[in-house]
Amino acid sequence: MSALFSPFSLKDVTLRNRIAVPPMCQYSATDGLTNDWHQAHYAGLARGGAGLVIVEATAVAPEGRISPGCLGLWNDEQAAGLARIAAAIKAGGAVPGIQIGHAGRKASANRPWEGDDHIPEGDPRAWHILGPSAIAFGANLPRVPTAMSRDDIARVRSDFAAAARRARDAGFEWLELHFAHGYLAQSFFSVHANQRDDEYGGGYAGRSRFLLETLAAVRAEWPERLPLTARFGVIEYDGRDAETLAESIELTRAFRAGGLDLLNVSVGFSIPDTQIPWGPAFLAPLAERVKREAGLPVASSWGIDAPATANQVVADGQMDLVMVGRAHLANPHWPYQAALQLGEQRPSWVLPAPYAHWLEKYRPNR
Ligand code: FNR
Ligand code: 531
Repeated sequence: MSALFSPFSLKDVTLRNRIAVPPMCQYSATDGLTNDWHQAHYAGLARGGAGLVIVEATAVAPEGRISPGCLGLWNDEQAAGLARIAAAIKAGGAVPGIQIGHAGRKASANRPWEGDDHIPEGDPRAWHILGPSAIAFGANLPRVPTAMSRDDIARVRSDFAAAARRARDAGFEWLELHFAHGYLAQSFFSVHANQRDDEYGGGYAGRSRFLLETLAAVRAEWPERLPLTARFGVIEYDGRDAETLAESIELTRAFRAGGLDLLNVSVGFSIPDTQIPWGPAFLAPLAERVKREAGLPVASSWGIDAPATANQVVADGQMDLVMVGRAHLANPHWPYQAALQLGEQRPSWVLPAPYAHWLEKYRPNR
């Protein structure tokens, strides 16, 4: 059996293989509510064979949405819709995960295919945006956020805890905190976005406080027996990578001490105009370094869509889980194709029995 199709256990959860569908915004909600699109999208992904399907960035508060089309988990009606999504993912044989987050100064934006930019302040669709300091991201997101008060910080922290409770009650079995990609939590850690002079800013301790306190608040609500994970940008490619990596490893160790079960290694995206060395599995060496130096299981993604590459990064111990994103949008049965290409014994059985039985004999396009 190839490493990619070996099971992976974390706490009381066992994934049937090392393939995860990472969170991918669908920008298709109204008032944060799921609809028929989400039901179809996630059910399709789950029956394709991935071990884990993580629902897209879901906002813990209305102002924490990236766009008006983003999902939310700040009320019971949203939780009810997401419970149906969790059930559909389970029915496909995958573990249901969900990512919760707050977009911070990147909030209140148009859909990527409708500009990907801040909705202008005068527009009735726009809402107030928050950040660690009154510093704009820039480029397509020029609006200056309101620097959060201590009360704002306490409220958002408890919003994360409330969303975690709702995710638990909705039947999700894997929780990922969105601490990456320049959104609120990542921006608290960023020297570019956080220039506060109180205990939530300044050196490493101040800039990591919001992330560690939010982790603690969520840990208290999320069952000990289920994986609690975070996606975090360990590098910015902003010319100060050595310092950022050293702090990121230190913070990952603190995450582990705080009860985090796995880190999903990503990029900070805290400022525009960085030099990201895009390429297949370009983050794999960094994921391996974080795993080794912080002693935590890791996942990562970015351009890992060739089955051989996905298998190699797991076989080489660079990451425990491979997040295959866009390739799953192109082909929800990507795991099945991977099983065929990697010469798995009974590739069709990556799919649910009603499909597998007939495909095992039939082998279309062989
Ligand atoms: C994403 N990505 C993303 N990441 C995240 O942490 N939360 C999210 O909600 C989203 N949303 C999202 C939407 C869309 C349309 C894309 C294409 C991407 C990033 C995604 O999870 C993944 O890490 C990247 O796409 C890189 O992996 P691939 O696509 O190269 O396999
Ligand atoms: C980041 C991204 C950049 C370049 C290619 C693919 C993805 N994502 C981050 C997403 C939103 C869409 C862009 C989130 O984390 C919500």
